[in-house]
Amino acid sequence: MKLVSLVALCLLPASSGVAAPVAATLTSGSVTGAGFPEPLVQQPKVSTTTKRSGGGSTGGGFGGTASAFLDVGNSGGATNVALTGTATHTNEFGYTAAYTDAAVVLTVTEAATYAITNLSTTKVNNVSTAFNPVTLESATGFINAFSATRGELSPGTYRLRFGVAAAQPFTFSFSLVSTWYNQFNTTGCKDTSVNWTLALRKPCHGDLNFDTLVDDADFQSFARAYDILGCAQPGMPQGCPADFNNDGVVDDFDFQMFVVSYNELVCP
Ligand SMILES: [Ca+2]
Ligand SMILES: [Ca+2]
Repeated sequence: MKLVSLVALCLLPASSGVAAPVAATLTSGSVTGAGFPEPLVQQPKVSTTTKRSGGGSTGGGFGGTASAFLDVGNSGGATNVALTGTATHTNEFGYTAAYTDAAVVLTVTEAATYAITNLSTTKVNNVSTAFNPVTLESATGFINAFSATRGELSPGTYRLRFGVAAAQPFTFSFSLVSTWYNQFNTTGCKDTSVNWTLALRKPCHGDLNFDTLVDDADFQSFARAYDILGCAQPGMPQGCPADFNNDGVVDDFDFQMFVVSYNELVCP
């Protein structure tokens, strides 16, 4: 039996709150360059202890360059862990790459929701192809994934590995970065560009569509989950994001938490 009427809510006017970012930093790790044949020009490994890492390059007569940069910044009310980089390789064989020599450790000191935006592409057989250049895994923290790109992080540490590579098709299998490139049914790619962002925000229980507002759209999502009730029931969204108190059901306790956020409207 449901104790609370879900139709008794009314939309309140927006407040002027500015979302505050999450305390997060890169605490260790390094990025290096690699290539085959042996790199003619290679930058040294770069540490991440100043919140930044840089990649290496190979070049000279083998026609390749690669770089990768990971940085932490704040914009739009989010703390953004952003990876950018490029790789080219024009020689008829070999490859050029920048990759994590030691996994970059991301330390998050408060609970956060995350959203991954990945615009990375490479050309496979001259066709621009999307791919994922990053693996994100927990070290001491816990990842509660709502979907492939959305979820929550507990306070703790997380490991990021990434690779940016280019090679001529069918000539070399670049094992150092194969984690990210074996998703293609080929050993070659070129004109690689990576653009990957992990946006961290303070948890906003009730914002089920991640638009930083808790409004009627979220209410409709919550009402559907409330009708399903059990997190393991068919039809419940992955990760059961409407189960705000993590007890396995979406019930009146969660609704009480939802109402608090709904009344605030704007996420903290
Ligand atoms: Ca929302
Ligand atoms: Ca619950």
